[in-house]
Amino acid sequence: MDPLKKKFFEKSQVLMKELKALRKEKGDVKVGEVNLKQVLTGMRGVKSMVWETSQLDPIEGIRFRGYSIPQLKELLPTRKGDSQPLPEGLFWLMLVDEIPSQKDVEWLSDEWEKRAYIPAHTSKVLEALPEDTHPMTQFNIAIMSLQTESIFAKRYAEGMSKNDYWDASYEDSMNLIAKLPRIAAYIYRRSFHGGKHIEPDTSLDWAGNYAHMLGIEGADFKSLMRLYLTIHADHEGGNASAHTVHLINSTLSDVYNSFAGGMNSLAGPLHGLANQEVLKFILELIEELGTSKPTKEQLAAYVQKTLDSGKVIPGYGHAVLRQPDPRFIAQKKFAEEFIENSDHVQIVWDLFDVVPDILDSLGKVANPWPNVDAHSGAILVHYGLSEYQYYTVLFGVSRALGVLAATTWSRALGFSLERPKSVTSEWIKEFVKND
Ligand code: CMX
Repeated sequence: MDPLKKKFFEKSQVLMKELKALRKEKGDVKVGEVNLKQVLTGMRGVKSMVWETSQLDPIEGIRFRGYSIPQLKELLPTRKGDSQPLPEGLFWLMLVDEIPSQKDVEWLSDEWEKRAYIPAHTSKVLEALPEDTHPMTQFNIAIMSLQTESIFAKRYAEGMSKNDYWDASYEDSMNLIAKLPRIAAYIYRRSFHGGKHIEPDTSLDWAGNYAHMLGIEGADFKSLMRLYLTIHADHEGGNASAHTVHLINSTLSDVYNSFAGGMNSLAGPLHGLANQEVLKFILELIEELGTSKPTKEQLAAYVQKTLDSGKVIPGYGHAVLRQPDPRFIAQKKFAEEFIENSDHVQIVWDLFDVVPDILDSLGKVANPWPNVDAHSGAILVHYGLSEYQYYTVLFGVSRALGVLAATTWSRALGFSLERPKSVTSEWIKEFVKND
């Protein structure tokens, strides 16, 4: 058994027994109440699942196994000569709740490299699609085509014991994570660079190699990708992509099916597609205002006009957060350190000054602050990744780390098939009649 898997097995066995006992002894303890507003507005705040890998606080933002993003930047191993954390380290932390050593992350980089093989039929499937197929659609189709490799599905068909679900889930998760940068880079090169693919550089780490295969060279872009793929990895279990993966996987559908479902969720404009929408918004405003250096007054008027036309301001607002997203702040810090004189970045910062007051003035927006998607596009454009239709794929590659670590836990802990209760509006009217 590999060292990470062994650690995971030992830890998960202990927690599985604890949770079993808790369920038996304290199963009737109430963990909250649900009101009608929550039923009518997307179940906000309803505690209904266990998610080990991260937790979201409305004010502080995300903590991965208790660590904030600034703490992770201090504690996680980095590549020699770089200042940004390696996503390998975050995956290790999320999976086994321990900050890994340098040696551990090097082992994981090598392990993913060994598992990165892509079957020939995946490129054939992609080549059958029109080149202008949205990159998220291509990403999903490629993931589904990889389902032929599922160890879980194969072993289940052979009669695998419940006690081994975690093992097959771990193997599938490791294999899929290893393959994602290759398929994601393949999609980028076929969609935007005439199918001129770039061979992997196996001496690089997972994120560095992805940056290299995209065709954007330079140490700063590799560094950005390490940060980007770390901070987008997980946002507790209730967000749409994570929850979709959790729901599908609870049916014992394998990791490939589950992750593809999650990626279809991420492809929605209220969720992960918002990063493409933000850059589109910025480019359109530059075009309409006729300047790439708009004043704050011009920006405010443009934002107001967007709202008046019944559209949302992409990159702003959040279902849980009530402060600027620490993932936005981490990207802002990166831009302050590495990027000089970018009009796009300046517009992002100026929007940060004007949008919150305007959204607040509507009197209905719960969180007027920027979320993770408000900043990324402007930085990516600076390094030459200007094809915004691709941005959500980057988000998806990162999101695999969190949701697949969490899914491995779900199978080890033996969580049940998810099946909440729905009611009809007739039922609601009847229920509240005498209140
Ligand atoms: N611009 C305009 N209106 C907004 C808004 C925004 N950025 N954010 C919220 N509102 C509106 C809602 O549309 C809603 O209006 P109605 O009552 O007319 O339907 C009202 O304010 C209340 O919504 P809320 O409680 O503040 O927000 P929700 O929890 O319902 O939704 C979110 C959260 C993210 C979908 C919403 O803020 C939004 O649409 N933001 C823009 C899209 C975006 O950036 N999404 C990315 C989120 C991060 C991610 O998942 O990647």
